[in-house]
Amino acid sequence: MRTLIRHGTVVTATTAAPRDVLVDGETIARVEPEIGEPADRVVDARGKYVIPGGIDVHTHLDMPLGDITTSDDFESGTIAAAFGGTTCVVDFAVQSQGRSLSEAFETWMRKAEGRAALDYGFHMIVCDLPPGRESELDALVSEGVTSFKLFMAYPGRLMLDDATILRVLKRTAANGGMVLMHAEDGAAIELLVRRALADGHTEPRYHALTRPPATEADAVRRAIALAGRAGVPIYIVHVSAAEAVEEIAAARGRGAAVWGETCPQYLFLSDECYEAPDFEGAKYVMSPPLRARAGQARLWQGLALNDLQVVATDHCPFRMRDQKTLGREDFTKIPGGAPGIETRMSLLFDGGVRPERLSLSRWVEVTATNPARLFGLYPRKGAIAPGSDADIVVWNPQREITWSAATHHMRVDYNPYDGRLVKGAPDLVLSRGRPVIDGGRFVGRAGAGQFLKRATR
Ligand code: DUC
Ligand code: ZN
Ligand code: ZN
Repeated sequence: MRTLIRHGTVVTATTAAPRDVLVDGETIARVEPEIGEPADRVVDARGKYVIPGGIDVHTHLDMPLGDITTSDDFESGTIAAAFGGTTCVVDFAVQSQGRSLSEAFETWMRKAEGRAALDYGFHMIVCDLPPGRESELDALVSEGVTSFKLFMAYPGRLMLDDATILRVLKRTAANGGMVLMHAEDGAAIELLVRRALADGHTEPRYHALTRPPATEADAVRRAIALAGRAGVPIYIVHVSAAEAVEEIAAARGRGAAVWGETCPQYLFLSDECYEAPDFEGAKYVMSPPLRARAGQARLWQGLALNDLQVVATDHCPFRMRDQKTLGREDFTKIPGGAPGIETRMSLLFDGGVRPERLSLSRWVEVTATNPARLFGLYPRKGAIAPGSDADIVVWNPQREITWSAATHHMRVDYNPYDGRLVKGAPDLVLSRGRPVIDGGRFVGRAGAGQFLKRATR
């Protein structure tokens, strides 16, 4: 099957130029000003942008948390992602305490197999690695799981001590992988949480009040110091506070190998959301929490100046109806996370590119090309170039969506951006040359997605 996309503006991380794109089978064959070759399908992309499909390197599909599970699985989650212009996800497999890393990898492979409509890879959340078991990390790297997420928060559940963090960092320095850090000071937060509960404060807004920006910035500084000591690059996930951006910017200024990811919720939503009445604030309970609106400018500036390199979603959906309500009497029991796998590309286009906070190329770079580069997928993914996978989005800058639980495709009963009108959405989405979204309809197949063995640094 050959598809010719004509008369569009091809946008990559470096250029935006009028180009035709010829897809032959699963890959891109030619990218040239004018291609006259015959094709099975010719797409007129006049007035549209032709971009590499979005790559979301931070999702939690079919993830257990206590007795519940995130409400999107690999089928519903990847279909929703495709509707939003994302063609590839890197999801987090989670080690069970006391069990091996390879067991978690096999469990997540089974979750995705036969369900994912898009190509996918995995990071591994390491929450328990006694001395002597470091070779389990190397084994994952050879399977193509080349990145490990560690937690500095959630004592007793996910938090690692400094000795374990250092051992993982050093092993990763040797095996060529990457460490992703959840940087929040778990001990300081624990003290604030206990005091809030002792004072009878149970409402959702106390989630944010017990995780102030300094607890994030302090942890970011310490994570960077530990990675520096181990001689390994570090990627800070879900950066939310301006103070944390300052830490990353300062370290990068000293030449440290540090990368930062933020998420649309931190760019577009603020801690005012926690003031909503009737437990509505629970929709926005996530870690780190939403911050004061005044700090958002630093996140945008960070993206523009390359203090931050990636916008991912931290898609972690829980239903309001029967999941978020577990914390009605106690904010610490609200499952943390919010949906976003579908809304990222449109939000960033509408609220980033259109008001000229980001150039078209920077939009593509932070949503597709940098994620591919940092996580061992480039140039197979994240590029519009001969030889790359034909994961292509024909982006219609005029297409409008008003976000709501009724208009989105995520399997969750609320949308954090409810009522927000965005301009800019996909007309056509190709995954390895096959249409998955065409004219607003899903035309792909659950199970067509392939596991991606990712490369090392
Ligand atoms: N960290 C994440 O990255 N996602 C969900 C919850 C959390 O703490
Ligand atoms: Zn996290
Ligand atoms: Zn996450």
